[in-house]
Amino acid sequence: MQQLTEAVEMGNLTDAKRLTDELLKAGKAPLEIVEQGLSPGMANVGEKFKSNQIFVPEMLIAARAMKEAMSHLEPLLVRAGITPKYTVILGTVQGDLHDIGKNLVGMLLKGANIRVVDLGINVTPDQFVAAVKEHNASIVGLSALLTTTMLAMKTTIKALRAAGYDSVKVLIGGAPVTAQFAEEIGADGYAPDAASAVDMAKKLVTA
Ligand code: B1M
Repeated sequence: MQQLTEAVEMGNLTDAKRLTDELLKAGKAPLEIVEQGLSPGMANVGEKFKSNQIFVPEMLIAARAMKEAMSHLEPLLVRAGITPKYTVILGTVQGDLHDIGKNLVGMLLKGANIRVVDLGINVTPDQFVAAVKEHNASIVGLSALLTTTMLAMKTTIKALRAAGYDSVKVLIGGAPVTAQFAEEIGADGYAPDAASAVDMAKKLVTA
């Protein structure tokens, strides 16, 4: 397990795949491999990213290793009826095409065994509302990189509340976004980076 954690952290795709298969052959349960092997690796990566010890490329490489190992485990988890407890609907708000940060947030959320439905970029408030309904989501995660599109976050929250989704938590982030702005527009949480987004998502669902 420790070696698998390290393989993910180092972004070593070949070892991550091999070790996952070896652990399965040795009789380890798929969920145990996710929770004790893969997830700690991504959590370490998130922490290092937060403290500027590593940067976007290293994080993407680690996420690729995690994704590859997960592709071996997902069918087994589904067959065993084990699915993540929480769903996050994630997207970059209307008018905004930036997705690198949003994708990192999605990767770390998945690494924490949270289901992510990624709607992509330029997502309208109505699309967020429809996805919440379809996937019975606990959280909506909004990303914006432009001062002009930050305003679409407010519109999206209004649309969610108007549609009756009062208990769905809204988490927002992106370079121009601040905790103060989050409070002003009625978001439930703000995170300055991808690792903090995972911490905040966990906090919001257990609140
Ligand atoms: Co654009 N762009 N861009 N751009 N771009 C910025 C954002 C800008 C600051 C550059 C500048 O002028 N210095 C500026 C915005 C100014 C402003 O409004 N304050 C800008 C502009 C003006 C524009 C255009 C208008 C340019 C033009 O056409 N004249 C245009 C707008 C297009 C549109 O969206 N409608 C545009 C276009 C583009 C590209 C398409 C070329 C490209 C995007 C490619 C892509 O994403 N696939 C692009 C890029 C790459 C950038 C910069 C250079 C890099 C952004 C990035 O990916 N950062 C950016 C300048 C910069 O930031 N230095 C810039 C890395 C990423 C890991 O960080 O996205 O901040 P970030 O994500 C972080 C956190 O913010 C947080 O976690 C992430 C990981 O730690 N986070 C969340 C993000 N989302 C979160 C959600 C959460 C929680 C945390 O919860 C759900």
